[in-house]
Amino acid sequence: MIAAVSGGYVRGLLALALLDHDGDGDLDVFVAQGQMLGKKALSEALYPPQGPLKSRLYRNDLEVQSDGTRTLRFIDVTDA
Ligand SMILES: [Ca+2]
Repeated sequence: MIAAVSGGYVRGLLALALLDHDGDGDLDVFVAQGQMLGKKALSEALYPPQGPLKSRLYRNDLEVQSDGTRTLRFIDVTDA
């Protein structure tokens, strides 16, 4: 699974959790990413990462317009 998000791409997805880490009522996404699945080397990944694998936290910054239109956006807040 590959998901486009602000600040990068999720690669070689192992597991994820939906949680409200900042208590704003919107579900945020935690992606556990520690190693490649199986015995493949990281260099064999379909989309090789540019840095070391690590788990990431994406904050849901849902925008609701006055007309009710919603824009879903996730921001990488792992190192924030
Ligand atoms: Ca939240």
